Amino acid sequence: MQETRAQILDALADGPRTGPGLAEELDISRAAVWKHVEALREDGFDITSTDDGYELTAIPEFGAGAVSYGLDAPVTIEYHDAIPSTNERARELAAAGAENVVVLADEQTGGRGRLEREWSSPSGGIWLSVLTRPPEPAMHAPVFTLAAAVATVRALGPVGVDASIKWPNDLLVENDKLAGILTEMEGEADRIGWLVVGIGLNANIGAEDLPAGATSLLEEVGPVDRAALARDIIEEYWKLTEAPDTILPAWREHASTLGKQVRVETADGVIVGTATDVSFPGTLVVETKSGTEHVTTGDCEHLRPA
Ligand code: BT5
Repeated sequence: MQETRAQILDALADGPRTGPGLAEELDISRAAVWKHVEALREDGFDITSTDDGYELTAIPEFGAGAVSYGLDAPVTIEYHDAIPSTNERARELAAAGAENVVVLADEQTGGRGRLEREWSSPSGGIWLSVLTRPPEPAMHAPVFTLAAAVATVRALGPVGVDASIKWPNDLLVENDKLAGILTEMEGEADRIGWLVVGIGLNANIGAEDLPAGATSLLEEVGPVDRAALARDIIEEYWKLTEAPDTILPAWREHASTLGKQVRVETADGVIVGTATDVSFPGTLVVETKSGTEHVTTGDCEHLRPA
């Protein structure tokens, strides 16, 4: 959030302030105070003008203002009530040269999974895409998917949901899918040009609005504060990508795939065996009857504990 706006909100959190009072406190002009208050109102903050001055009467439930207020990550948030796909929009922004933007939506009308599969995205979800330009070789991109999965699991801790990660990109509660991740990128071999990590988390959505085999936070624990959760996910993701060495150990800690008998469908055929590890940048190591396989992409099904 723009710094002066955050300062105005901090001041108003302590009680009403007059326009001139705020101008003096923040060392800006009265016109600037007015302009920032208007911008905050547009972002959904209820700021009423009373005899005592400006009073903060309500903060928005969800949206750019709600998520960026207090956000500790150097990104701007672009919010849409409804949009075809936040990943698609982030790709457009990437093509226009943007970086460090999070596209966020309440509803997606054309949400996508991997391999052009459909991703149901009714109103009430957390559908977000983080656009960055990390200085990494393109082959490292899968590690960002793992980071997004770990970030989401960590953010769910305080909400009281114990999710596990199924390689490579599913968050499960028991065996039901709570969230999925779609990573897209463009770049040269030696460097990622842009990277879009899309996270879809079924938040305040009833099971009747989701496909079979899916679950939501509403079903697991009841309604959640989506703004706080989105903020936590973005902050955790940022922390992890700034310390890449921590990603794999954290992923292993939260993964339910390791130690399981798995069946992985890859472009080159089906691999069945025991998943024993994940190696950098996100390769699943599977011990099969005929030797060790290193799987970089595919759809994984858990069969049973090994
Ligand atoms: C994924 O694909 O799991 C990646 C989902 C990524 C969604 C986010 S939302 C923000 C951003 N913008 C986008 O347009 N996409 C990203 P995949 O592993 O291919 O799984 C897709 C399969 O999950 C579908 O074929 C369904 O079986 C199932 N599915 C669809 N919608 C679901 C939902 N809301 N919850 C759980 N499962 C779902």
